[in-house]
Amino acid sequence: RRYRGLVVFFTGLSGSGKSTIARGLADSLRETGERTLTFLDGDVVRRELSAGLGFSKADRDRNVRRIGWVAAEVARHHGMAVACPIAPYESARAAVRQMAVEAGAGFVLVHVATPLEVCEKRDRKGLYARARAGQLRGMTGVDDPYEAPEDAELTVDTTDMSVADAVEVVIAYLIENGWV
Ligand code: GGZ
Repeated sequence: RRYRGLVVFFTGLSGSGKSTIARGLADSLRETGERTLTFLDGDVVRRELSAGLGFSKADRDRNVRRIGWVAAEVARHHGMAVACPIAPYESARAAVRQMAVEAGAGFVLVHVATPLEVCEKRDRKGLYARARAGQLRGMTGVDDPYEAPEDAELTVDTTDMSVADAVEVVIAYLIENGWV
């Protein structure tokens, strides 16, 4: 069977758990491994593909569109791409969805909707504390916007859900919809 290409695109706040879920999904799909799978790791993207970009709206939009473009190219060739930027702006997410569709691929938007309070309590990198202290400007959710999607195919919240369970929710959706 020749699968259609697919982009699985996670969006959510810093600390929401999206990267961990996305990585878990990619690892799990690789095990069953019938097709090309590209995981666009956020840190690697920022270092390689988007080196020099910051966190202004223009730079975030550039970053998200670059990720979307690469993901759509992978999907054009019947692969699967998994990406997990914050992607705070609706318009940039819509542009990515369109790129996937124009590549003849499917697009699954997963909103990792863990609330800010929970993300902030975790604060693994100390960024929220720095933002609250006024040492970091433009932190998403603190003094920079996050436009919650209204068109997500899936919404998960890691407040009371393990990463493994969240990965299972996504995989169940992909199976139900014939993607894997
Ligand atoms: C949000 C920031 C910021 C600001 C640095 N706002 O939890 P992290 O650390 O590892 O993931 C966050 C990452 C966000 O980069 P993205 O490429 O996903 O963002 S976007 O989609 O908006 O382009 C966070 C860190 O970078 N970080 N400064 N001001 N997150």
